[in-house]
Amino acid sequence: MPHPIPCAAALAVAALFATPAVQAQDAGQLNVICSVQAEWCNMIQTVFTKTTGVKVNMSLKGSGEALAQLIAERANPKTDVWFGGTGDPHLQAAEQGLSLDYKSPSLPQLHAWAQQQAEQSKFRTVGIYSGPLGFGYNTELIAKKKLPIPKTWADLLNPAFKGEIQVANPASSGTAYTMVATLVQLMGEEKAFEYMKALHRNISQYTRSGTGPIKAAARGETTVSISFVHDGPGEAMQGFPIATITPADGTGAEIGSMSLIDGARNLANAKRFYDWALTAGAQEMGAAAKQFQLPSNKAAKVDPRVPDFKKIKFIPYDYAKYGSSTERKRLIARWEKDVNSLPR
Ligand code: S7P
Repeated sequence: MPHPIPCAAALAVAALFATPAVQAQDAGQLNVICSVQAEWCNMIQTVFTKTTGVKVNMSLKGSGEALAQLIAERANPKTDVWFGGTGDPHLQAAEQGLSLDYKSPSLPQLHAWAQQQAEQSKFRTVGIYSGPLGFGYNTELIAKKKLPIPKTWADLLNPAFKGEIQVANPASSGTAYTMVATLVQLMGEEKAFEYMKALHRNISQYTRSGTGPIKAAARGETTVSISFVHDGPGEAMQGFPIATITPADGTGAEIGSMSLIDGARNLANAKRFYDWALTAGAQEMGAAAKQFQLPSNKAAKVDPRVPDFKKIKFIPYDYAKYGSSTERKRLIARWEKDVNSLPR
């Protein structure tokens, strides 16, 4: 989906990068699938084009949908770069040979977790940000309905939350798959499935996209969401009554990733974009676009609204195991059979 009207913030950032010489060149084009939220996608599209002259055709898709598109166009790839989205589907794309191995010169500038994502995929993907999974809640609704703020995974099973919780469907959403993988690692597989069966009774809707539930909570369409907590401040900045919390008993985090697509028609531009997207300056555009994941470039400024990782209890998430196609397919099939098929 092209975004011809750049926002004011993007133009301001672009002005910092722009030089008239590069703008004058016809530097070709680039096809990007962008799996962060629209404002950030628009900003990188505008700034990259302004600074290089490369026309960026941008299509917005959640991680699960992006992977499905890349699989569908495997014989005739139309995408050059996949920017953002949860790391697990990027690892699956790597495993399935959909992405190209590339060692960016910017790689040494990245945090160890982002470099590890690259190493685990044999350099077919790389970490560009990280963000913790947790809960979002509508502060007004929770008070009005006299519901307790959920502080642990177990708290979500309280019968008072019946019909009050939204989460995405793990078959279509990388966010929701991160929840399934987190619970399995936190509780052990059998207990995690017993937990998800009990949670199912309190779920009003499994959405297609991972960002849907926190937007619904912000807008008062549900009281609680299971979401990445870095998506909360952006909603609050729009004036919505939303707060977030991470479960005290432990949680997982995504390694938002980026991949070059095998068969990219605009490979030189794709590598140029990829190297640029790993720089500190490009990564700071996330916060400028009101998205508060932790940047993977060690030199990028960390906005105070980025969740404080030191205060969160994380599980030792096994990205290689839970990013493998076999494990993902098996867990999603089990979730469909044991959880989603149950009445509510
Ligand atoms: O803020 C955007 C974000 O939460 O959405 C990304 C991703 O596209 C979610 O995809 P699903 O719809 O497949 O869950 C996350 O990587 C990112 O942090």
